[in-house]
Amino acid sequence: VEKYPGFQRDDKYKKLTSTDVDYFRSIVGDTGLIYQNEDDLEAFNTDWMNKFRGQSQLVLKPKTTQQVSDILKYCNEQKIAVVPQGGNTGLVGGSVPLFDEVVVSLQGMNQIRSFDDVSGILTADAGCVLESLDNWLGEKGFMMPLDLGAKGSCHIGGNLATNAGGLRLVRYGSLHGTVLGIEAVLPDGTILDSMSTLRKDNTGYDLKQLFIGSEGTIGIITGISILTPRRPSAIHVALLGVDSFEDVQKAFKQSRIQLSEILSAFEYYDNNAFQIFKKHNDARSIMDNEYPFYVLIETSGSNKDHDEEKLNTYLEDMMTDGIAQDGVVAQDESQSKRIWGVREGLTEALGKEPAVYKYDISMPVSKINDCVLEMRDHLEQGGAFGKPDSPVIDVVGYGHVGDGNLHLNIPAKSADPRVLELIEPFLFEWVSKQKGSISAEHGLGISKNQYLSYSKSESMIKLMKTFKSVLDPNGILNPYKYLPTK
Ligand code: FAD
Ligand code: S2G
Ligand code: ZN
Repeated sequence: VEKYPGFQRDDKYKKLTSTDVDYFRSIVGDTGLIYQNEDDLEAFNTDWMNKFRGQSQLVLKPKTTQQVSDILKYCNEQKIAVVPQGGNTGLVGGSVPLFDEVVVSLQGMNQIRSFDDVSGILTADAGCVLESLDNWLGEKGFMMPLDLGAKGSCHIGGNLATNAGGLRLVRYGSLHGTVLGIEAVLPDGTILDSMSTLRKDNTGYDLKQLFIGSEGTIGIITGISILTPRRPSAIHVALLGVDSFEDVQKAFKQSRIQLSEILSAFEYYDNNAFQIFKKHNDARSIMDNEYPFYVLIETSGSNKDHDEEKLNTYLEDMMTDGIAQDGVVAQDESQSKRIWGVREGLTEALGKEPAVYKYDISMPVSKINDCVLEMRDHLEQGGAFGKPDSPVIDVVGYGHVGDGNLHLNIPAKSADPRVLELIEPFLFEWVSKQKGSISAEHGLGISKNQYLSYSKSESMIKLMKTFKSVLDPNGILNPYKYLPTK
């Protein structure tokens, strides 16, 4: 578990007293708080990867926006540090305390507020679980415009706070486009009601955009308003076996031409990633042979025969042109789940390795596999990879090709400072040279904030700090994270 090297608790933040706890109890009641119960606190103090752990003594689970407001107002006056928490599936250590910050969990705010089945506009509490919203919408012929492997636990409020991307972004775009309104509570307790259900509203600064991707540092999101698409009646999933990353790019380019408006996902993973998946799952490849790269393609449309014909023609062309060495179209729901299961199961499989160094980076699509190869070579040159006794087990690549988003994961035999020193800042310098981003969709948290200058100019960082100081002058929200402190 990371021990936050180089961080000290900032004593400007008040240590909790029983008076504080009594006041909080008066707001949320006995069932709305967990205090000094180590077992119950554990799940809120430890992140999904079991990599970061705080020592919070108090978790608050407000049920209303007013309760969130009362909590924050008091914390601001008393200078008590707070970590807003959704589903706690974040991967950059942003959702758990470093020390004894109070955790404000949104799990108690999980009601759907309204849905208009003409426009598809949904308003809901921030604590609604993504998959629950998607299932609820499914009954009405609609769906959420984003999908991630963490859908069963992550909250829509956490999705907004991290500006989550995920598997459907190539089709439905980012939350900056689909989110129409937000309700949030500022550190001083001010409730910002901007729960617009308008697709067009050009009246003043679009302030909701500031909260999307703010990772709990300028306010607690308590409600969202989002445009949801019709659930397609015809969904097809195919898997290609491909020999080179050049061919992955050709397959992607051709899919945009031939599948065009029905393309809803284009994901890739290399065979190294697949070997890690196989190691932790008794699953054999859905194909007879194994290939250096795999491409997962999903189409979503309204006419099964039309879509099937387009997809089959595309696959035949991929095979004829030698771009794909093998191709499988899922014949039923279980085969679709099996194909998606590998891609969505990579995170969990990697999480079962003794240690894993995770990087979520974006760059020109053509550079994605170069990054993997350069990292393998760099670690080999550094004596950390390539021999039986090397600390690094492998270097694997997968991700959202259409978004230029690579998930570079480096499983190792243990958390080894020598390996980290070889990776960072080498990788961030490499990404910066490609004019890429050191964090494509997972955000900054405590893992990437010190490297922000590799992706943002000094003037931008200075302006971000100004925003933060205006909205959270006492710095009570998610201290130590998101913006560089060193
Ligand atoms: P948490 O982890 O609880 O919090 C994340 C951050 O948001 C923290 O800084 C927290 O303080 C803040 N926060 C949470 N709720 C609020 C709120 N209501 N108001 C203000 N701040 C808040 N991410 C992707 O982008 N794309 C993927 O494809 C993807 N796949 C994943 C697959 C797996 C298996 C896992 C474990 C994670 C994946 N993630 C992915 C990362 C993670 O799921 C997302 O970042 C997700 O949006 C986090 O939501 P959450 O509710 O769990 O937030
Ligand atoms: C994905 C999940 C996190 C990771 O699978 O798309 O965002 O790096 C990732 O495995
Ligand atoms: Zn991802």
